[in-house]
Amino acid sequence: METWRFQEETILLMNTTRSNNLFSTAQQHIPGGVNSPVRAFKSVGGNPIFMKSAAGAYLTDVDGNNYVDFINSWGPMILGHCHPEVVDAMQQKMKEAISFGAPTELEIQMAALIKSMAPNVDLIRLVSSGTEACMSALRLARGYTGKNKFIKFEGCYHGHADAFLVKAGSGLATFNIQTVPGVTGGVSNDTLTAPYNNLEAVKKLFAENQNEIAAIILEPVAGNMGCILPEDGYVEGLRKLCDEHKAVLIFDEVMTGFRLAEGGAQEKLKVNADLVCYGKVIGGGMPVGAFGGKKEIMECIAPVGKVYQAGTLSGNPVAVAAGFATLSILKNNPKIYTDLEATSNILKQQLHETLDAKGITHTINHIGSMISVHFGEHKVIDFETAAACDIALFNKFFHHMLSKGIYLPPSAYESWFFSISLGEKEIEKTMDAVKKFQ
Ligand code: KE4
Repeated sequence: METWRFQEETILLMNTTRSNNLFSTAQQHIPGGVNSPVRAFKSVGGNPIFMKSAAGAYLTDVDGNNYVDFINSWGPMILGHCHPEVVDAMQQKMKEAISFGAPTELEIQMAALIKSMAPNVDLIRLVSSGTEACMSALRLARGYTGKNKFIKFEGCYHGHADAFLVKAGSGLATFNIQTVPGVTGGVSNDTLTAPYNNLEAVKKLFAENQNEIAAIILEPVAGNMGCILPEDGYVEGLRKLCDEHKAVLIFDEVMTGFRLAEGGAQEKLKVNADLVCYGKVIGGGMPVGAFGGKKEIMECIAPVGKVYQAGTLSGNPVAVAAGFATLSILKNNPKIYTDLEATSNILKQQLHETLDAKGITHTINHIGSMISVHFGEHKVIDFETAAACDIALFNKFFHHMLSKGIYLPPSAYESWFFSISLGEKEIEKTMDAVKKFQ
């Protein structure tokens, strides 16, 4: 059995021989051996695990090890892996076509379904990723207002479009990338940043940039510096500031959309954005993103308006079939959300009790099926407090849990996601692993 040395200790890992061999081969063909940096285990150390299959709450790696999955493809798999109805929908669609590059009836049905679930969306445009959704929404807000600057929050991540790669979260926080080579000053000069949960800082930015700010883009519940909830009055305050300064309020609901509630964070927080971005759950694991909102803004998008946005595979039939099946199940089974909330409360309670019993200081942030454990005694309310936690202890915790068959996001700067497939058995297995942590 292979072991991996971590700070003078060794953690007995499962047999990951094939994963390790694949990783060294992958690096000969793919930068860092991965097609997205956060998968590389760079911050937690060790080699990434190569997966072979998944079902329900479980992943199986190429060495045959099984894991309870707390990443769920970074959010999409809210119904569990390979939900039969979603798989069937894709298989049926594939008997007809893979892609047209022409409009289809299913896209109308998908748009109507999204509008029936997401409040305050008059028009919606499908794209192929959360990045595309967010970058398009920002371009649209700029085109609609005629203003260039926008405000984002430190530690929030809105995909890898140039303008967003300023003090961003997710992989940039994980790798401590403060400025990204290739993002020009010309682009980043229009990106204004403020700490999350700090309304005064936003008021100051508006005062210093009178009539220049096109939009605020916000993760209404942050998930890219761990899970961080908006403090009371924060989102409402941003709504008010946008109204006062004629700026577009963009909710980046790529993580929270259709996950926190049928109507996502807009419903949960009872605050309406002007534009909302979706990804992850909307595609049920297939490449689908979307942005939508008020008619008067959305009609600035080509071909109606002049704000150009396009995509070869936007509305792809097979991807939309997966997304449509996923959203339909969520819409027709609203109890899913109360069940996920109940599971979240159980998980939080048992994590608290077990870590407290071990004398491990920690805080847990959670809402719906988003949760994260932060090692430290202070509240985690923004990037600074998230970064002030014991990251090394998280990394040790990560590998301990992995070696016990519990697959957490490989970074302290990520939210955990669980699916409806996470049941008592999986929670028991998870807590057994936590109990053995030292
Ligand atoms: P994608 O382009 O990766 O589909 O979505 C970008 C995005 C936009 N907005 C939010 C709030 C997001 O969390 C994301 C992507 N999330 C990361 C994980 N934190 C995806 C995982 C990855 O980068 O590989």
